[in-house]
Amino acid sequence: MFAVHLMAFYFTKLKEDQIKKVDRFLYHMRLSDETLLDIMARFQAEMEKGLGKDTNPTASVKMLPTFVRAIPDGSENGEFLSLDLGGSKFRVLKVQVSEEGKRNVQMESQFYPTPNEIIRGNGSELFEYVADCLADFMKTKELQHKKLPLGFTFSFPCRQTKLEEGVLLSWTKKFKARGVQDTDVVSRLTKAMKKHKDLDVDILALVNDTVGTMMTCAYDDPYCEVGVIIGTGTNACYMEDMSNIDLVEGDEGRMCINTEWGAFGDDGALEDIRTEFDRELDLGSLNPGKQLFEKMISGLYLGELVRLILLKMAKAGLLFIETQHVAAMEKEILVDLGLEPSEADCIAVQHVCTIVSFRSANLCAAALAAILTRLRENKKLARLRTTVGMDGTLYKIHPQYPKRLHKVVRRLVPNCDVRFLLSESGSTKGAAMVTAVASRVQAQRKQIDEVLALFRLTREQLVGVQGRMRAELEYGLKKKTQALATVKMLPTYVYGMPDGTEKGKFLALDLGGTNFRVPPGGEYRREFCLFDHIVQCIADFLDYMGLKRSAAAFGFTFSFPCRQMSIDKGTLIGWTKGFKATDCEGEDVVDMLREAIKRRNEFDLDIVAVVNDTVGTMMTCGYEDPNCEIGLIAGTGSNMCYMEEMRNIELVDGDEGKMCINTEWGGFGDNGCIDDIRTQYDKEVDEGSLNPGKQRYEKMTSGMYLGEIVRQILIDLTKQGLLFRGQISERLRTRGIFETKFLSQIESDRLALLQVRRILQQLGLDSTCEDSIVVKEVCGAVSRRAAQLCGAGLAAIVEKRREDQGLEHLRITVGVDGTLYKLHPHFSRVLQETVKELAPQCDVTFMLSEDGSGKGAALITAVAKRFQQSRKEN
Ligand code: 0WK
Ligand code: 0WK
Ligand code: BGC
Ligand code: BGC
Repeated sequence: MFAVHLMAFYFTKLKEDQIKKVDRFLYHMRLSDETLLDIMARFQAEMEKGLGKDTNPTASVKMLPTFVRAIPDGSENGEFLSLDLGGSKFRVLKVQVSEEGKRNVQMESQFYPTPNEIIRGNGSELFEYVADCLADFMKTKELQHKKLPLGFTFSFPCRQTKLEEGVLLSWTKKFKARGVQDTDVVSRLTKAMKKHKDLDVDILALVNDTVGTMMTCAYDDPYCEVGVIIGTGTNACYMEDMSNIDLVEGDEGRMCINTEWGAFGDDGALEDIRTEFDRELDLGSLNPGKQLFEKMISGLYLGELVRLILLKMAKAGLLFIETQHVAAMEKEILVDLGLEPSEADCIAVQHVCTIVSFRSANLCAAALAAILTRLRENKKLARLRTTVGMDGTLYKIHPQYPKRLHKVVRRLVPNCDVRFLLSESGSTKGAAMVTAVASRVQAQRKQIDEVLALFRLTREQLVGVQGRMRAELEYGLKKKTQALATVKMLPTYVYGMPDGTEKGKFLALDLGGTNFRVPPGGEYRREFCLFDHIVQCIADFLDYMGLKRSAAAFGFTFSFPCRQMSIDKGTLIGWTKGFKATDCEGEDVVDMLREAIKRRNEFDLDIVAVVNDTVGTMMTCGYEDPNCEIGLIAGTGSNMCYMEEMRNIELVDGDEGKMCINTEWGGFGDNGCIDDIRTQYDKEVDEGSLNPGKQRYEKMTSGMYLGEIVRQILIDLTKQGLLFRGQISERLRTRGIFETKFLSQIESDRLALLQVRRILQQLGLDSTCEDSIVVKEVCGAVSRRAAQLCGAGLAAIVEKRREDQGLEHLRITVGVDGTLYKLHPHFSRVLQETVKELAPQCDVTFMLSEDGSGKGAALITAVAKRFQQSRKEN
């Protein structure tokens, strides 16, 4: 018994001695928590550098955007192919994701060897080999006849600009195929697959194995937002806030970042902890100077590190083995390698292995702790609860590794509750998830693009609209066809522009735009009997201005289609926009106003002119720029007037000089002549309007209706399940709820998607950032079409003016007003570009009317008043 204790003491003593000896020899490899915290801080700094636009090019930790923006939400389904290349094994898989809404994944896979001559040979042959394996798999599984989307797990650093593309930055691990670096590996594989006629596969996603691992684990645990591989190589990814990713546009939501932490230290940041063994190993590797962090951690290198250490220890006589035997390792391994190790040797070798793998786990823990801290800070949490998806043979097979890693991580970041989840089925399940999301997004994108395409007008279509508008203008001017014309071409009895001799005080009233104005500066809302209400407002205004007794001449801007027989008479043809007061259509609006003033019997007005707002706007601008012969309103309604040659106006006698024509182009298309570009949404808006079948052009171009068109499109896309998770809110069902001002806000470049979501929230719509992006696109498509259509109409009129004057080149000014033109961020620019495009021989200046049409109405009143007096005098 005494002998046994003696033996046990001897062995313990031997063990302690050996361990101390090795500890001294490998002192530099033992990293204190203080050092690990320092490495953690260095890695945090490296991450910042990698995420920064200016610093990324020189950063060693590349922080590569993956274009994976969300973890699985359980709606993924379908059949997918998956390739897993870059780990220790090359696998081809078929993945069936959840049938009948049940969250389950069926996988069938086949491993294929990766011989050195392939992975270190010619790049094209590598991809041909991969394509051959895929074809072989499809044949074995009788899938040739199927068109299947494929997710390509490619475990090497790739710079991606989109999910289905990735340029290889550099090979790592055992791979070194020629001519692949700096090329897009997706198109390389697609090209190789083309050689197989029976292969009809679409690569929808290129995924790093860390990303695949995170997605695989996230399918079971939605807290999973980090993926770590500790295998042949090592790497990690995590979900970063878009606002921190300078390299990708947009600040909304999150995107998965592939850190490529294997390269940490390639810029010398870890020189103080790298040992002579690390440097020696690196020099002997396939990629010296690269992946220095990986070479201290991952499975491909740890064995070699141990060998180099043992070699040095043997040479230093710290190990009894003969130098030439040093290639072997622990006893049976050493025996396998034909060596006769002593107990002491075995203890020493074992401890060397322990120190090497311990350091590996410590270093991983330090970098992972940095990522977890970043996640906690991004979320502004005092305590983070999260899950890390793990994979890789070193982590899976090494008996102590997981425990060591978990322990050190929890020690370095005590304010994080970290669950480590081993990926049972590799990264390919995750790759299939990414592909499933990609194909869902792709399908949705296609459907959304089909809707948006309806609003994308080609140059041919715009030229068609211009031509048809031109024809309608001519119809409206001709006595024979005027009655049928949809573009009424109403004579305004305004013969000329102000010549600056106008003087005196005039009153003007502006009815029909967004606001009801009695300039200067009065604004009133419209209720009760319209004309009594108008007179009420005039009375209040005259009171306020102390003008009750004034005999000022009065100009009435009435922004509706009126057939005029003279400057002070106008019969309302039909209400438009939001007006629908009874007993007015077919009546003379000046008479109705006069009767209302009489009814009130408080003051009298000398109504000298009734003017359309387009005419008032043209006059207001014409006062500054005599070249202004066109008035355009792009506001609640849409309309245009212009100075026409009297000889062309068959409804009014006389051929001399010009007269302003109020085109009332809002009615363009009421005869169906633009039905080819009218969409179902336009028809829905028209059917729900106050005047169905009327003002069709206006309903595609003006502020009163654009919001409503957008609402109809959003309802349709939501019904198709393409938006708001298919949930239509009560508010979205409410007519007119989506005001056109929202378009202007949503399309403003300055507005982040967050604010778009706020607007949608106001409409009771709980939106994702993808939803906001689509809503912004829909608003853009609708407003762009409106501006283009206005541009095509205007091009028709300026071209007519040019031809009428027999000019090669026409210079003309257009006076513009209206909230849509003034407030929408892009409308005016698109309209001007369209006119330039369609009427290149016309140099058109757009002049914004600062003072509204009231000033113009007053000028017309002044001219009319002067005319009246000269007629009285004659
Ligand atoms: C299994 C994953 C694969 C990854 C591998 C890493 O499915 O994508 O590359 O783990 O571990 P390794 O095989 O290099 O040890
Ligand atoms: C301001 C003019 C007014 C016109 C209005 C149109 O003074 O006559 O009706 O613009 O723009 P809206 O207010 O409809 O946007
Ligand atoms: C590659 C990474 C990969 C890791 C684990 C590294 O060598 O650069 O892209 O994720 O190995 O396989
Ligand atoms: C009216 C026009 C007016 C335009 C702009 C249209 O609805 O019919 O008379 O010029 O709106 O306000």
